[in-house]
Amino acid sequence: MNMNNKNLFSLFEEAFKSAPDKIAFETETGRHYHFSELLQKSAQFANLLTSAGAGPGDRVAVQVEKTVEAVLLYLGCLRAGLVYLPLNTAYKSAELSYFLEDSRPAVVVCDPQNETSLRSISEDCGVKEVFTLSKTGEGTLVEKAADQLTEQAVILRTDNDLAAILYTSGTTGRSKGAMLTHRNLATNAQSLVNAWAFNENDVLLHALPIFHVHGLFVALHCAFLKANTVLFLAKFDPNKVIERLPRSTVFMGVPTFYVRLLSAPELNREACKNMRLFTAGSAPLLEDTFNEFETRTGHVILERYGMSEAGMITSNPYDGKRIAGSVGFPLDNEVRICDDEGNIVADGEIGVLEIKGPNVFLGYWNMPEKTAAEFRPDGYFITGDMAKKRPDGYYQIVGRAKDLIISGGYNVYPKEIESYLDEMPGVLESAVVGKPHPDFGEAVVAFIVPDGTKEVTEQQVIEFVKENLANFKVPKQVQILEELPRNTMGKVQKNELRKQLEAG
Ligand code: MCA
Ligand code: AMP
Repeated sequence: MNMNNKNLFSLFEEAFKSAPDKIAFETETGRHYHFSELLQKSAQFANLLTSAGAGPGDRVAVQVEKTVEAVLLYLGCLRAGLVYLPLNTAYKSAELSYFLEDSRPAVVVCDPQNETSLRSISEDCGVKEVFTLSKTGEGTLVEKAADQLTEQAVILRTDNDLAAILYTSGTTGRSKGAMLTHRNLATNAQSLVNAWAFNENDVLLHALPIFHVHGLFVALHCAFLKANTVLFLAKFDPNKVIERLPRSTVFMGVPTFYVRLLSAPELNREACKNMRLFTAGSAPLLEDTFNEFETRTGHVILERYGMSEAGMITSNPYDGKRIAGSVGFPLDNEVRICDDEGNIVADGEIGVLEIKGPNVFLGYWNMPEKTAAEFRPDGYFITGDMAKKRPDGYYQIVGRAKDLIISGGYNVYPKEIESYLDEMPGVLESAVVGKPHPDFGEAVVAFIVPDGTKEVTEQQVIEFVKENLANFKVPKQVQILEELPRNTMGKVQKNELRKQLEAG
């Protein structure tokens, strides 16, 4: 291994080469991919992307279903020094246009079903090539890669070269692309392997989507660094998870996964007897879920906290007490809790969580002002999460300073939906809030004030959002009001709306 090459793939390559004949992935249909195949096929993808005109630093935008081939594509991008840009499969054309216009990728990879629409969007964005990859792992990407050499010299990268861009919605206006470097990803992966005691014999049961930090980086990177076998589910299904638990040692999920697992009677101690670790994150895990899971399985879920901009930030201890409602201790980064001006508050007091460390991103793509606004002069990043430090040193996330709803682990920014709804014919203005939901944790609720020019119904509002925005952003409930409650400054009082919902 070239020690000067900071390409994240070099770390994976070393692990893969140590176990070429071991099974890297087992799919739902029982197909096996060995580590030698990961090495060869990721080289073919890297060579194909390069021959399509993508050079180091160029973006590769990817909106495809979850397959091992999609993982190989990610690895291929890393090796070729390309910047991987994964996109939620739920995004619709209007959302995709923005991402492609903003990031201007050299290559786009999409599902064959969306090829026409993505080709048309790509034409205006300087894209050199569009490849397809289907949910069964077929398409022009795989066909054309088959002709490429199975060897490739991993492109030299420095610590601060970009490995990925992850779009996270913004509290004001459009989504922001968080620029993640090879160093960000490598240091965070190594922290987690150590903190969670990953070893060569682990088997990871993987049910998360792979277009976000949780499924792509947190889960897969740990498995890659130890050359672990991954039981790879195309999507979360409680029965398929329970069926595979006896052959697994680690499972990672958003709280909704645990709620749904608990509703399956087959989840019991016997099914979990081989497991050593269940982790949860992306949204708060309810104490009831934590307790019920322990009673049913004998396992204490390890909750951790993170975000796209920094990967994992804090974690409950692997050895030591895991506390419900807490996110544990800082991983290998500095954590402080501050008031609005950036002054550190006393332990036990609530403030905004700020972080600094090798895992913290470089900034937002093309948005120097937004980046500057979210960093303190001494380099701390302002997460927007409200937190406190308990007397025993554990951190607790108590709320959000940012106007954000997390539904089933997906972030929904009310501002985006409100801006869209305000354009709906017959709508004067709107306000969107989150409401507790037994399955998704929080559900999107929209309040609408009609302008009187035409009738507006709940169903019409839902259909309007469904047409152009990702399905998880569609309100689960719509209420029509004569006016929105405002304070004396004219600001919409969302707390009043939440109270109205609580009162039924
Ligand atoms: C699906 N639906 C949803 C959601 N998902 N509604 C609200 N919130 C959601 N998350 C709706 C669909 O619109 C559809 O509605 C209906 O539910 C069924 O859709 P389907 O696709 O079948 O849903 P599902 O397969 O049951 O999906 C639920 C899910 C999924 C398995 C919980 O949302 C999921 O995999 N979530 C994980 C998200 C995740 O990985 N987050 C990590 C982000 P209709 O029937 O009306 O059309 S990374 C992160 O946050 C940081 C870094 C961190 O700390 O990890
Ligand atoms: P994302 O932008 O998708 O990376 O989401 C990151 C956000 O998810 C964080 O800023 C938090 O608000 C939230 N989050 C992640 N993990 C937890 C957790 N364990 N408890 C509470 N909130 C969490």
